[in-house]
Amino acid sequence: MITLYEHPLSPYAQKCKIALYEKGVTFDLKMPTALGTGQVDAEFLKANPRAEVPALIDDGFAIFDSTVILEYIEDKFPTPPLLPRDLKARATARMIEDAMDTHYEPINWGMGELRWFKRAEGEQARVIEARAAAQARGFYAWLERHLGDQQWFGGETFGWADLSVIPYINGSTGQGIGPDGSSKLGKWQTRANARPSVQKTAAAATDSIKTLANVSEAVRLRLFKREYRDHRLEWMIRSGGLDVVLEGIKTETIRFSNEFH
Ligand SMILES: N[C@@H](CCC(=O)N[C@@H](CS)C(=O)NCC(=O)O)C(=O)O
Repeated sequence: MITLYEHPLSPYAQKCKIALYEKGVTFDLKMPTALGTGQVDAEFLKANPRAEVPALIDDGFAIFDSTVILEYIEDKFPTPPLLPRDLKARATARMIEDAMDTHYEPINWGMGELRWFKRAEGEQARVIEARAAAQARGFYAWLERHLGDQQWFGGETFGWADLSVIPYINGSTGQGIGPDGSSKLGKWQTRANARPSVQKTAAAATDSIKTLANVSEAVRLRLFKREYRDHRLEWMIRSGGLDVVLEGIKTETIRFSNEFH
């Protein structure tokens, strides 16, 4: 029995869900209680000492980190394969995944910090948003060079790189900084969104946005303590939000990664 701890808006969890749907695997979804608040869910912590989604439990065996989970899914359920056969194409898929997870992700996350969590307003928010949009555009050019004239990033079949890119590109579209629909990447996005695996995952994410309506108030009341981990912390500082970080530390509404016990 497979259980995936997730949050519908987590792009890392979305990658794993798309992979499981593509392979026709039956699994249960579970949301940790109080994710993002900094409170401890003891059961979840057993599955992932980092207290982050996703975590996958396969008959009592717990795995964390979306990349490790994807590798496990690919090894356990090899058909249909998501990684290409060719050695260089496999390396490219893994590079694209890593770039999206560690360089691209904070762009959307940062937009969420501004728009949903209201970390900055006025001129400061405009500066940070403009940086986010410019960084996204740079990334789109890089992604289009990888895509070239292919249907999918790995060639003729939807695979590892595609499922690693689509959650982020859809997230950016939601934030109003997505690719132009008539561009190569925009057309690829339409193709990817037509897949049932992506449709189901994206619909759950869209539904979940409603739950964020009062989330800035929850930050103000210090009920939310957001995780500013590695690339996210760097992104906020480099994009003009040093004050956001300092204010978050002062008001105890941000935290860093969990310590292992
Ligand atoms: N490198 C990890 C990153 C996972 C991660 O950052 N997950 C976020 C959600 S997108 C999380 O659960 N954060 C915990 C929190 O905000 O409390 C992976 O690939 O699984």
